[in-house]
Amino acid sequence: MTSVQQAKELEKILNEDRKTAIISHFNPDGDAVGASVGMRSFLLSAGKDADIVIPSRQPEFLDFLDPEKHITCYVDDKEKAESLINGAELIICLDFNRIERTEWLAYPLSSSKAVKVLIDHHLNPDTEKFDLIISDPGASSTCELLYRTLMCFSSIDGDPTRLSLITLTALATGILTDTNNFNNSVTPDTFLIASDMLRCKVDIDAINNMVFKRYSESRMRLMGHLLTDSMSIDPGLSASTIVITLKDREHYHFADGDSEGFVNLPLMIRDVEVSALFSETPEYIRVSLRSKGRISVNALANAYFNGGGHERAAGGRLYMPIDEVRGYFLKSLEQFLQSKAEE
Ligand SMILES: [Mn+2]
Repeated sequence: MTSVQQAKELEKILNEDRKTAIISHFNPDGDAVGASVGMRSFLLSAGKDADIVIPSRQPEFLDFLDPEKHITCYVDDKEKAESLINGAELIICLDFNRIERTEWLAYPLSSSKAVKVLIDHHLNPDTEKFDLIISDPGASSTCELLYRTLMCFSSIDGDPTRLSLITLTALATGILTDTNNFNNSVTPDTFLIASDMLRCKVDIDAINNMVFKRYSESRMRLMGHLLTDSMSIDPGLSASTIVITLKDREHYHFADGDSEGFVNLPLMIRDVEVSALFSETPEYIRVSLRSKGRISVNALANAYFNGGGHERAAGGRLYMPIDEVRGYFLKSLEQFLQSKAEE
């Protein structure tokens, strides 16, 4: 199916008026929340309804996307989250490639008999689990892909002025955050879409202020501490490692999303090609990987960090004492680069 056919198929499914739930991934970012809110507000303006369910809370700086606090977060209200999923006849999954990325929602999601649609830009989506998959790893963000999809609907017919300002603002937020303010993964389409959005009076300056200029003092100080005391550079591997311990979390009053974007910082150093950030939680170590060269951190995360994502941005999890992660990362990267050299 071409992307236009897929969009028409989605439009048809939406017009069949099923009770709808929108789900996104654990640790939802601007793209996850933006796509969810954008999808729901589109449905509302089309005279339909949908509920948004997320596995864990979004960072505070994204609260402006949900002023009426419509989003149901599993961590806050387990029963409601489960009943919304169990009661749904259509589930729209946004910004994740595998059901496990929804953490606790994976079980109700896989056992649900609802029609399941996936709209996503990660590599290798789990094709068997969905009735319709709109996937484009070349898209900067799920929000960009959703925008392109909506443009193909007969009700929109390529005219962005037919989308509400709320929908456009939510989608613009996902594009802005996933591209790190138009720094990564942008395509000619990304800028055309941004241009459409500006023409439709989306206030990019306001989104920028909401998203990139709302650090708490403690978050800024945590960043300073990590860059000074935690970041280590391995010149041989052109790699940077940052570790956030539970002690750091406590000392800097760490809130959800506080380390968002920190992994990108070492890539500003001339000789750093790969950056890794390890964040300790009581259950596991959260892994974030970024690359600015040819190294595929998706493949690296797959091979050594129980995860995946995109070629230049990926994540995963480790289960080991926090003081061992630096050594493990450098050893894994070395092996990985050797195996690539031998290919
Ligand atoms: Mn995304």
